[in-house]
Amino acid sequence: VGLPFNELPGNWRTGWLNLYHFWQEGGFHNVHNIMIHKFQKFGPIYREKLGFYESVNIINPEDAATLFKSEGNYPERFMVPPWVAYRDFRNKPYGVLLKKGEAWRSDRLILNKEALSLQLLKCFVPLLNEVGEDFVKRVRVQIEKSGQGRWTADLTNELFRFALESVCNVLYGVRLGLLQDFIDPEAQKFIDAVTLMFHTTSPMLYIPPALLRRINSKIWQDHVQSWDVIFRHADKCIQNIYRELRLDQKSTKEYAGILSSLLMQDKLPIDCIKANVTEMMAGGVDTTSMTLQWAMFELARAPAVQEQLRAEIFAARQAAQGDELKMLKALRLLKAAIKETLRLHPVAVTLQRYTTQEIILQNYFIPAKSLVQVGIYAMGRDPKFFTKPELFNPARWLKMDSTYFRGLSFGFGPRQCLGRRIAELEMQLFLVHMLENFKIETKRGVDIGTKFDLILIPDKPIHITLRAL
Ligand code: HEM
Ligand code: 2DC
Repeated sequence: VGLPFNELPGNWRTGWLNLYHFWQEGGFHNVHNIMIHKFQKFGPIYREKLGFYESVNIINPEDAATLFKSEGNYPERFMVPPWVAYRDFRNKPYGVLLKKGEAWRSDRLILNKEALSLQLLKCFVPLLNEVGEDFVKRVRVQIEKSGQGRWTADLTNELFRFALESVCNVLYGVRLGLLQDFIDPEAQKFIDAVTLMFHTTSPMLYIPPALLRRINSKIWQDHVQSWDVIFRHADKCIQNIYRELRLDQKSTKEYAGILSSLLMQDKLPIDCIKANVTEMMAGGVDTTSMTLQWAMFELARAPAVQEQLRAEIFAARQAAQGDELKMLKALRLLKAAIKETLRLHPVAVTLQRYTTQEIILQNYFIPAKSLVQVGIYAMGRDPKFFTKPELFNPARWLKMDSTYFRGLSFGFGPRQCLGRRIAELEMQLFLVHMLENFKIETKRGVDIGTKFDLILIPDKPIHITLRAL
């Protein structure tokens, strides 16, 4: 059997009224909690219409599996309208983030070889390791300065700089010096622009870009300006490397970063390389830094887990005898801790796909070309899929009966996160160095909630104390 599409639960018949209610309830910053409530109200599948956009929402890992197994070779997700609108407005080329069909696939296969392949890890490790070590040095200086053997701070901006320094070292093979005392104001402008770009995206999600442009609202102007800063600064960085590469064909033996690699291969046109490197540079700031901030917060509240991780790292370091890659291979609990952090605090509130053919979800017929969203934030906090979901318990990932379609924080399949390997390695090495050097603490009883700012972020500053071990 199977029930018709029009019988799906949800208030999908009244799109504009919904958008109004949504806006009234402060929904733009609360998308994640509204979704949890809707799953409670309507069950594991509901249909929704907000403004112009209609979607089917699911929470069950089995349903996510059905969706992803039918996605085909050209998966498409929801194209964030203001991001597309900016590029069309300024005549900028798309990178993989916004491309479709064969154009997306051919670029993506080339980029996978330079950013996602497991063989790259040995190239990335030294680049990311040195940035992690420099962060530790910076913390030590701050601890010294305090004269109290510890340093307490909101680490948001420090982590933004760490993340940008990391992704740029991988992309360009160049250190920006963002972990020093005097930092390039251009780089800080870039960091602020990425945050503002995300922040100005969320209120424009459900309104068609053409309309926004026509009314020339403040939010649209801020959005355009932030992308302008992002593109201009990325362009400068790219030009520098490009010039260097032409001037002195210097030692081509040593790995010099993703950009050099792409330029030397000459498989993609330069404008396409630029577009993709810009996306990776922008995508590499808020994502890993916010996840690391959450990770430290959770570890601060779970001192026993912290000790277990320290023991694991100590043993792995001994056994690996200076081979970092070998050490990382042994860090099963640390990897689980990152997974666990992303379960409770995913960057993306949902994963989305347009169906390519009719599929059946929860016994309903879903026609081809429907937008289906997997509520990964809601899934991660549902006791049906994770026992005692409120508990930060990395070991669950090593003990669970089934992790089938539950660890989806980086997406799935050929359209999954392009920066996944970089992000994972960067976060693993950061936590290794921090745990080897400091005790991570936070004030007890401070409740930190989540805010939707296109990506999910803490709703108030997190104060972390780092104590020299
Ligand atoms: C796409 C998560 C870091 C670049 C995505 C998607 C998710 C995601 C969920 C959508 C995947 C899908 O639809 O299946 C994350 C998380 C990160 C992270 C949790 C870190 C904690 C990064 C970094 C970069 C990056 C560091 C750049 C180096 C991208 C790009 C796409 C993407 C370019 C679009 C890929 C495409 O459409 O082909 N990410 N991301 N991300 N991410 Fe990340
Ligand atoms: C936002 O309803 C909520 O990794 C929307 O590094 C659906 C949606 C679509 C695409 C998602 C987006 C959400 C959140 C941010 C994501 C994005 C795809 C890629 C992007 C998850 C869930 C991100 C942060 C990229 C950004 C790269 C960019 C700065 C060039």
